[in-house]
Amino acid sequence: MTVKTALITGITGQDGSYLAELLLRKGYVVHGIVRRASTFTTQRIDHLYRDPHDPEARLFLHYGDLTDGTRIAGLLKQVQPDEVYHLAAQSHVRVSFDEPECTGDSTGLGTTRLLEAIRTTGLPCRFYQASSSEMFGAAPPPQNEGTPFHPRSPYGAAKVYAYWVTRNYREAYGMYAVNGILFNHESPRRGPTFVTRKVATAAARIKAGLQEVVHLGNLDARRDWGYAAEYVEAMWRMLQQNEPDDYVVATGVSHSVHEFVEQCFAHVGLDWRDHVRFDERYLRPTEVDHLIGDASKAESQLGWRATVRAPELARLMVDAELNVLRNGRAPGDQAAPTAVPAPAAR
Ligand code: NAP
Ligand code: F7E
Repeated sequence: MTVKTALITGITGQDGSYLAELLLRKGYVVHGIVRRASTFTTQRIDHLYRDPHDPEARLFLHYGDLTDGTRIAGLLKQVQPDEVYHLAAQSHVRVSFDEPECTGDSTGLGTTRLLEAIRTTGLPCRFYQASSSEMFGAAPPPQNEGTPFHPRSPYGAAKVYAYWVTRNYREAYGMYAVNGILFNHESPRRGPTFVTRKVATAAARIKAGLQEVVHLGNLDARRDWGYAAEYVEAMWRMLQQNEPDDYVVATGVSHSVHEFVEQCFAHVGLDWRDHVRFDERYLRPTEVDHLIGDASKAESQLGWRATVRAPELARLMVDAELNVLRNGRAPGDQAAPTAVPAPAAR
């Protein structure tokens, strides 16, 4: 049996870590692009790492940045992947209002750099673009593959650009390039400034007496929250089809931020109203009010369906935070202490 090789951009992120786990389980050789930082950023994947001199090693990391097209083309030539999963992005919606230009560069143009590198190197690899429900923005729910886009942030606008560039390379050059339009998906590995993780962490810490309140913004927005570990399976399935296509991935159910907060605090026996304070700094100049994904195409064509919904997700995330307070970080948790050298030393 031929061993497949995958290249993951954004391997140090939430989704990148779950996808790397999945692909390694499936027998792939996995290469990941890591951007250089002044400290270690590989905490979510340290548990997957083996010394590259180990003959069993199947995970390899390389320095690279989405803003550096030459480096990306060089890595593609070196790695010769069968499948490219493009997950790297400035992914925080609120931050994209503060850094719109940088967000456009990495989240938007980064996709073009990667596609153009694939085209010019002539590699016959398959390409996955991490598109987002934020592209739908103000379009009323439920949203599916045919819903017109109306982005409400520089992040959403950059993702719309990347979506269309991906489709254009498919149509213009016959590339196997797909858009996975994923609705919000969360986990204990979610970045700490996204609302689900922020609230789960706060509920656990307040229960433990380590803090008293948490400051939040708009509690009325509704999201279709699923579980990240399940969503990476849909990404992989999109690259195993006969023809490239675009798919919505979602649970089909929405909850308000307020409901998610209530569920987290109730799980530890607390009344959220005693511990949540409003802070306008967490508001966005334009908000996405209501997202509900219609993932029936993914279900019928990919055989994929979400099983974890928001209430279970809230419990799972709060339990993970309680466990951290009792026992320290679990493998893959982004705040785990690292004992692994940086990519250059590997
Ligand atoms: P995440 O945790 O924020 O991870 C983003 C990854 O991109 C990190 O590995 C980050 O590296 C990397 N990155 C950022 N800028 C980069 C640059 N200039 N060059 C190279 N790497 C860079 O995001 P996620 O939640 O895993 O999401 C994965 C992808 O799916 C993103 O494109 C996101 O926009 C998209 N998406 C996410 C959701 C969701 O609900 N999670 C839904 C739809 C779409 P560092 O570790 O160094 O920061
Ligand atoms: O906000 C509200 C906030 O930042 C969710 C990214 O993965 O999913 C994510 O984008 C909601 C918004 O995620 C706070 O106003 C209230 O209505 O967790 P979030 P997001 O903006 O939905 C999409 C699909 C992506 O593609 C993105 O990459 O919660 N909210 N109070 C708050 N949000 C945050 N972050 N912090 C608060 O204190």
